[in-house]
Amino acid sequence: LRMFEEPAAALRWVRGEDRPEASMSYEFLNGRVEVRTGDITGLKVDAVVNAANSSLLGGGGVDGAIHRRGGQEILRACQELRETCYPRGLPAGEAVLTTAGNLPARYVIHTVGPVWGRDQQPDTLLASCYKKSIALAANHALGSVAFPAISTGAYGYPKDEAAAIASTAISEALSQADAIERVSLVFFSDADLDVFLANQQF
Ligand code: AR6
Repeated sequence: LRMFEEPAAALRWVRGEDRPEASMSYEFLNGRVEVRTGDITGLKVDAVVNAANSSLLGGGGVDGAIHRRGGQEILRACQELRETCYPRGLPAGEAVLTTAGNLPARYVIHTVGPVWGRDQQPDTLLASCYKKSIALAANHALGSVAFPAISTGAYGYPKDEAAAIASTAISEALSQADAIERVSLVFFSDADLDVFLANQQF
């Protein structure tokens, strides 16, 4: 339990103004890209991107968090996509759109990143995740999209290389997607955010 000598200090703490972990945000491409820390499942954006696996049926990491908080509706939509379009699973580098269920976002875009050390041409596949997710959002006239750091958790992609690839792919995709006003890159820790900032190519 944290004690405060004056109520105003408690209020500042609740608002996150003087907590050391209070999130900083950085902007690139004239504000079209925002880079920050946080929990992507709480964002009220048009689309949250999920770092899914080929099964589309859930897993750990950000995928687990999205399905837990978003509820059964997302899983049902994924099962239907599996049955109708991807009986053998969604290939790495591809992206599909579903309802966001109970999440504050409107839609979830599920993309499958490359597994480091297993998939061939992981750089091309990782770039494709970002490009196809942005193109899919643009095709549905969605203005704001939030990404986690795809493949950099369980799939083991080196975070410095992933930062260069993600930023380059996002710049390219945004140059062909005028409808997209805001892309947020959401990191789970300050350390991950720092690695991104040091290696991005915006
Ligand atoms: N908000 C933002 N970022 C998060 C959150 C969150 N709530 N939770 C985790 N991260 P990972 P991958 C970060 O492993 O490497 C799953 O089991 C995390 O710290 O979620 O693409 C899938 O089902 C890391 O930096 O995705 C697949 O089987 C980043 O999100 C497999 O993992 C991505 O980590 C996909 O592996």
